[in-house]
Amino acid sequence: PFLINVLNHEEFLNGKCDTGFISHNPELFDITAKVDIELKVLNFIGEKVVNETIGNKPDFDIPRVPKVNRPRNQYGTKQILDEKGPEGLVEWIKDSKSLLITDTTLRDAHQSLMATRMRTADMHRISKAISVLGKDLFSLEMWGGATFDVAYRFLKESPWERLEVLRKKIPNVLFQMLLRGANAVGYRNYPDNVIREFVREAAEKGIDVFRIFDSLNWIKGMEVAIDEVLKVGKVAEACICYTGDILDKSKTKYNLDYYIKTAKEIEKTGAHILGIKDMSSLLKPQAAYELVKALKSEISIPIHLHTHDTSGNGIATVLMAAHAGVDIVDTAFNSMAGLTSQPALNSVVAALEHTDRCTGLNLDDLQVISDYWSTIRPIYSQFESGLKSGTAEIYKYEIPGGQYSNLKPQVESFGLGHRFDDVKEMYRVVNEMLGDIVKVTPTSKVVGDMAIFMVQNDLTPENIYDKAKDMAFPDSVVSYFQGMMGQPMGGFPERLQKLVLRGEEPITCRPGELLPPEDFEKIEEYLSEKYNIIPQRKDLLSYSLYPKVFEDYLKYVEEHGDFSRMGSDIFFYGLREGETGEVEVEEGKVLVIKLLEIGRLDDRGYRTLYFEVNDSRRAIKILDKA
Ligand code: 3PY
Ligand code: ZN
Repeated sequence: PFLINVLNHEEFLNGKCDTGFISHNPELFDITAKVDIELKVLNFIGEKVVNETIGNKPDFDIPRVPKVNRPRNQYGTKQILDEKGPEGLVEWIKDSKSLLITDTTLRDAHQSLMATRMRTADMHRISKAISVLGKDLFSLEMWGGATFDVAYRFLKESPWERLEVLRKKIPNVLFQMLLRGANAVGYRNYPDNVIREFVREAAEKGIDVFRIFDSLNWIKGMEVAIDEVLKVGKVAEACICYTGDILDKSKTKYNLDYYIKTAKEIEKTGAHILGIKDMSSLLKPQAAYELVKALKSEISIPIHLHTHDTSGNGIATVLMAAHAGVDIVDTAFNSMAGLTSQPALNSVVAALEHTDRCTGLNLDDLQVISDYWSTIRPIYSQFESGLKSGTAEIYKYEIPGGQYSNLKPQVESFGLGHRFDDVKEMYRVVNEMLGDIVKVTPTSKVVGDMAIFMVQNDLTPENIYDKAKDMAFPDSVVSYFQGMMGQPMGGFPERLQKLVLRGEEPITCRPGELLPPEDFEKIEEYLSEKYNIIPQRKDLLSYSLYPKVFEDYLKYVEEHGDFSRMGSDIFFYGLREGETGEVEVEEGKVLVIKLLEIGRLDDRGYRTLYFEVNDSRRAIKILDKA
């Protein structure tokens, strides 16, 4: 192929190439790099074809990407923040009569529906259209939560690159992320300097609104993150996580007074917005009305409601909150909404037309974006849970949306698929054993891990003190009782804590006060020596949050290649015999690849795959592992 490129080159054909030709066109002669990338892509596709899809790639519609023209001088919420600062933005929110809308499609919707597997390539393609057609959105939740870990671990792509790429394409709408307080985007507490550096870097790379929560509603656990967001001049949205049911007067732990008291403490931290984080879809419509109404009269910062549709009551909850005066709500484009995801964006917008909370968003424009996601979603069907309807049993189990859709495969991986109902029931029992706690990452994982552990070992709240005396509890459970996730309201159940910790003393302060600061210089030295790279601050942070996951990612890309620009149908399924696909290997560099034939198994267990790559024939051998 390289020779053809040289021979076809305009200057060569015109006989204009003198001795400068080679140095002016080095890419034509960079033979090894080219062959190397090509070979890596073919090997990647070959592996999929021979050992995963075995030639059975489903048919997918071609994603419908709308053609839009970007107007000059786009002006949206991002410009309001940049020009007027967080306080100016808060004033603007307060002056807005319309219900403001956040779209979560790029983060929580796919986290909750498809195990967080949405790739940057699919977001990138629609980003310009979102910027133009979704220009009146309040914000896009597009980062944080589980997306950070999953991007590196399973998608083999950099979450930082996602942020930077989308930021360039969407300069007018606020970018929002979910930050798990002192757990950042991980499952354990990190040293304070990691949290601060992380906030700084995320802000620099494009995050505007930091939604911060603590998995036990422990304000202390959010303090460092809030403080740093205030320092960098971005928007701090601090949350109360909602659990229980304020309508049920027999439940006294998480009642209206509790939420008002917590919200007031949050307001005192200097946070700009209060988030109501209803991760498990427990906030019933009437409860939303009463909660928002009460909070509106008790605090003066704007209120942003986040809920899920797991119960099937999500839209009703959003509309009742709107009626009570909530400022902003989270929704997801219809084709990515419902079930364990957020309530449907387009439907909420339609429902509020011609009312005093009319959003002002254009339904036809929004439909185009929803249509795009409807062509993308089937590519990810292998990651969906199979859940077909909303379920009112969520009110009983109190399992967060993302965890609910993930719990079944997790339970199956322990060989307990047939006991799924027992695990759900045990989840409820464990919550009571722990003294009824807020359940959201990472405390939801504690309850889930403990429930599986109990079912697996035939433990009950009664027999556990005898039977589990010598058992090693799951790491998450130990860490919880050590106090490493913070302090639950009402304290730890002492007898159970003693059983799990076996004499070890728990901590009662903020874990960050005890953890030694991360030594970023040491990480820099380590990474540059081992991987021959010049690590940037974002790399040092990724390593300190997820050392193994980040190193595995570096090794993968080094060995196999960077396939983050490849279309998702090819990334997950390879090619069919006779199919042609375009694979972007670098910005603007596209390989047109046709899979001509999957050869027969040879006597060494290999198959030869025949390809056409940019008009040249190539053949590779892949070991058939079946
Ligand atoms: C997360 O922490 O990822 C969540 O979405 C919690 O609800
Ligand atoms: Zn959520």
